[in-house]
Amino acid sequence: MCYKILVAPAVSQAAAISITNAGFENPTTGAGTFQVSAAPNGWSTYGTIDSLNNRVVGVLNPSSTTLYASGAAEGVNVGVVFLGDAGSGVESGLVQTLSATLSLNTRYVLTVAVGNITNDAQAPHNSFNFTGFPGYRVDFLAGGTVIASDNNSLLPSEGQFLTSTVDLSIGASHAQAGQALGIRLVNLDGVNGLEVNFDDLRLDASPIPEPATASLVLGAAALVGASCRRRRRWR
Ligand SMILES: [Ca+2]
Ligand SMILES: [Ca+2]
Repeated sequence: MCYKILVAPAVSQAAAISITNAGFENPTTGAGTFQVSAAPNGWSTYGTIDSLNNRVVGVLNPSSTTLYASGAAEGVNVGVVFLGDAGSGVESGLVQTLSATLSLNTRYVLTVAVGNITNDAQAPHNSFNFTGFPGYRVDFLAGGTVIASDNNSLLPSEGQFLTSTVDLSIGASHAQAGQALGIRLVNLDGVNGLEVNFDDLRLDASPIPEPATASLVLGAAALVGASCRRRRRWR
């Protein structure tokens, strides 16, 4: 008798990589208010952030406003990159270096909620014309070098978030292997819109079976199949 043996591929477990303040809930901010005096906890500024020119980063709590139809994508706050000199084309934003380092034979999936803020009739939001979208980029870094990006592939509707995904598989070698991972959230400062918001970052890493392991599994399956064929022939 020949028993069929199903060889299931090894289930690779995705593990979440820690991102500090991934939902921009720190600092705490009251409903309908924002804080742009400093980069949110865990984050640093990228590019030309200069409050004198009204180019600022921080957090916003859009609850009780019309800025977002359904509020924040996660929690109550969202990250803010506000570039008041709309149309300068001088991209800027937020960056964070993670404690995790780039591993070989690993698939990384980074997701970020990207928001297109809309107008609100209440002060102080009514001072700004948020109509339009200045464009965004999400960069995935290792050792300070960009290794993958989502360069403005999505256009959220006014007052809505969409989820940006950066999906990168690292093989058996990589120039930045072992170097610290990083994430950069960029406002491209296109002509309209002033502000891009970011929220709810997640980064998962899952092992990719090395070719040696994969061929061993395939070899075992082939051996089982050959054995079954031989036995059938003998009966
Ligand atoms: Ca949040
Ligand atoms: Ca807008």
